[in-house]
Amino acid sequence: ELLRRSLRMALAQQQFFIEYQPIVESGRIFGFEALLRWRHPLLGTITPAAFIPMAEADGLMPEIGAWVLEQACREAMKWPQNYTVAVNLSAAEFLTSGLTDRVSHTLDLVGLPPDRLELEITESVLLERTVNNIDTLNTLNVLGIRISLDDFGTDYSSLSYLKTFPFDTIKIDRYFITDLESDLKSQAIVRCIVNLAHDLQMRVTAEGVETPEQAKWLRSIGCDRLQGYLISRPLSVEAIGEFVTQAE
Ligand code: G
Ligand code: G
Ligand code: MN
Ligand code: NA
Repeated sequence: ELLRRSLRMALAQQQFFIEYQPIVESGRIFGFEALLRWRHPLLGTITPAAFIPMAEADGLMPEIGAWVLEQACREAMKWPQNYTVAVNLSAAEFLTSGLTDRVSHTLDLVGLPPDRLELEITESVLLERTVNNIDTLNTLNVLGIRISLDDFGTDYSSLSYLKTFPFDTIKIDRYFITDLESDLKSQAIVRCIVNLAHDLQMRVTAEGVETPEQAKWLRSIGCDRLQGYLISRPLSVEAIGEFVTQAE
């Protein structure tokens, strides 16, 4: 309950900040995923898994999400190169009307070109497969914004989403990456997703890559992009410059 009340004040008191996790493609930095953090005055840093469900339940997510989007776009403008910034969208934000207007207004305000923004949505966000959802994603797509399907392979995984929505990228959930070396089933599933994505003209990012062996195998089957602790943990915005200098 205490946490709940302080969550209501966290935005106004500027307790949120964003960490950025690099995503690499062919050994070069492709972009960074924005990951929200809450610096609680008493409890220290709280991860989104602990507070986003509460924020969703209390109807705070549209407002917090709007802050993340604008802040991530502003910080991306200061990066040394034109890397993509990937922002996670919650169901609440996605279902609030006017999403496309808000996103394009934010890009205009900040001056970020649309093709530098990627929006990550999970399958559960699309559960109610309404005409509205398709319109929203198509409009974002026409604006030049990239859309990725996050946590693919878990939850409600339905291939019909791949047929219906204009995804640029599929992100394979780390559930299938963690045991790649020992589990032939994970290998078969990952290989299948990569081939399917490529046939659909989509790119693939593997999440949760932690070992060089995983990275090597993923490259060998043609997985386009890698993300995970092997490449880097999520970084503070201040640490991005140094990471870029070392990586490039
Ligand atoms: O950073 P961490 O690994 O703890 O993230 C946990 C979960 O929180 C992930 O599923 C991630 O997608 C989600 N998440 C992180 N930042 C945001 C955000 O800004 N908005 C939304 N909706 N989800 C986020
Ligand atoms: O659901 P989403 O993919 O948005 O969540 C990203 C989350 O995964 C973040 O909380 C991030 O901290 C975490 N993460 C990123 N890379 C790794 C990894 O290599 N291993 C593990 N265990 N978690 C990771
Ligand atoms: Mn994500
Ligand atoms: Na994910």
